[in-house]
Amino acid sequence: MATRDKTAESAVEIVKRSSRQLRGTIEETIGSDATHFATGDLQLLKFHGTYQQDDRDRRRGRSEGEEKAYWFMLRVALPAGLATAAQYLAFDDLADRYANGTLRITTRQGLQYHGVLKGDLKPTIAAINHALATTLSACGDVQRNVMGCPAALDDPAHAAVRDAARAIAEELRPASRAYHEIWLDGERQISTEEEEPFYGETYLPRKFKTAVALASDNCVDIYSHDVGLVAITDGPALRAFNVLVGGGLGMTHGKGDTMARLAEPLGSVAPEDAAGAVKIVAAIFRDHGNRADRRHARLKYLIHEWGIERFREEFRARALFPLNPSIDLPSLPWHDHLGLTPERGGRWSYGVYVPSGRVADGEHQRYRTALREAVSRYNPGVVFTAQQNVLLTGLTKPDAVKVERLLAAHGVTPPHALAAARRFSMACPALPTCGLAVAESERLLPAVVDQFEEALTRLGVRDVPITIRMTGCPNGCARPYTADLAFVGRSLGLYHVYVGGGLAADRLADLYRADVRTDALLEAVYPLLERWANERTIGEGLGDFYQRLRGRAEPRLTLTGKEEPTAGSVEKAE
Ligand code: SRM
Ligand code: SF4
Repeated sequence: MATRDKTAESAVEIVKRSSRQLRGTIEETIGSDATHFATGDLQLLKFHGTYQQDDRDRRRGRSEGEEKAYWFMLRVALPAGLATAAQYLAFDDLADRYANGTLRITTRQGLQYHGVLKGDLKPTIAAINHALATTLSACGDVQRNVMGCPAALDDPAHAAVRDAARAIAEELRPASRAYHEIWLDGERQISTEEEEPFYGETYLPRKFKTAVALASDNCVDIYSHDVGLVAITDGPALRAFNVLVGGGLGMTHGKGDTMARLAEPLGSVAPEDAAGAVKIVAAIFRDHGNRADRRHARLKYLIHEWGIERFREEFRARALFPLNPSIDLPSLPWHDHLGLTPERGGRWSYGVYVPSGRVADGEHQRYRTALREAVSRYNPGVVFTAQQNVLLTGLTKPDAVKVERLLAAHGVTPPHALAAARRFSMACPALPTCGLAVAESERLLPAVVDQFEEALTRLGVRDVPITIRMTGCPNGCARPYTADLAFVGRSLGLYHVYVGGGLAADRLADLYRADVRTDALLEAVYPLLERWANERTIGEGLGDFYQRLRGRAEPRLTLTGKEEPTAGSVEKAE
């Protein structure tokens, strides 16, 4: 590892360094009557998969001196979103026992619980582990949940995606025994000196995200990640992985030096070197990433500063395998895998649209009951998608049809009957759980989509694919900056409107209108929607149309970067 100037370390670096590999005083606080943890441990808890939050709806109206209504978010990491029926049922059971009665499918194919009380953290984590899953490294300055195309096909590329996602997750999982000691009553480690051979005592400078896609499907939004792998086949054989680096979407309002950025091509590697390549990128980040300013501590800033050539040289200097030129590919297609889809060996999958990933029972639509019944009755594989949806896989065709009927009986609309504005929409959780939210998102999106659905139907484009995404702050958790249309929270009731991404997610959107009130969101883009409906060419999405109007329709970003990205970055949006 490169030597670092420890005097310039941020406070979080100091917490990590003195934590005895993620132990801190977590165990003591669990054993105490306190309702919440002290500041230092909050950073460490993230590595264990949990965030301390409080009910933000209850912040106002507290009497003087009354403490916040503390609760916890708990995140399960599931590489490529894969779970078994038994795991799903175990996860579902915990939602009532320890959380707020809901499961939340995340934009990175993981699962979240909200509203877990401090005293219930340990039994919940133990139960998740008992179901052979983990919350370890679902958050924190480490490799996060590794994403992969969820389609349950066994052709070489799909199989390679699943294998690569699992191998990367395995390779970069923290080695510290702290998790087992604290949550699973594992044996105490006598010495902690050599506990983290890869991460060392301060782990990575910041979160690190990897996704694996296919040349035939970019459903994981490959360009938004620190590292993206794209599986490329040659006939029936897997030929190589293209490696892209330096993507990331988080920005801060009013800080022009923060930016959303798309990943760019590094080169290609042989299939057996995929996990090794990701590990080298993570090691360069570990050794050279910014540890003084967390706002600039993502890989994208290092690559922005160095340039891709210097990064490539550093990669080659560390790799014991060849980094070949990127393999040129056309723009990546995109699928959401919803509805009835043929898969391997005569089996079928049924993809269920879940609004903002929230598996809950509402008055009219009982997603949780419907999914629990479908999973317990037909024993499918369960795969979470990057669009916050769920696929039930490995079904016989008659069972897949019965699943659709069962869902309908609980009020769940089949995907083919959904308007495009709804089917492709996403929102982050925001209020009342997220501590960083400055505006509503998940709770507001349904009403906004209702308005857009009605307008787009009137304009005759109800079923034309369009991605509408909303977030409660500029951090980008629902990947707003690659959508056709996005609403990014500025403050309560106020949003920035972005336009110009698209389904393929290979282009960044532009700031289109600033500071628009909730009740004026449709009005702000209606003239553009009208023109799109009347003037679009066949297959032209809203983002494509907007880019054409702006004179930037071509060329689009390709996987070798031979052409320039159309919209650049949105760093100057403020
Ligand atoms: Fe995120 C922080 C939720 C995907 C960028 N994100 C948070 C926290 C933990 C808030 C906090 O730090 O206190 C949110 C918890 C809210 C809650 O109440 O549950 C949160 N992020 C989510 C999820 C649940 C959104 C969702 O609708 O599913 C996603 C969990 C994924 C998972 O399973 O691991 C989620 N977050 C993303 C993505 C999208 C992606 O990774 O594909 C991004 C943009 C990509 C990127 O990382 O650049 C994203 N989240 C952030 C950031 C900005 C990071 C940055 O570099 O600036 C933060 C803030 C931070 O880290 O300081 C953040
Ligand atoms: Fe919270 Fe902002 Fe992420 Fe939404 S985008 S979950 S408000 S951090």
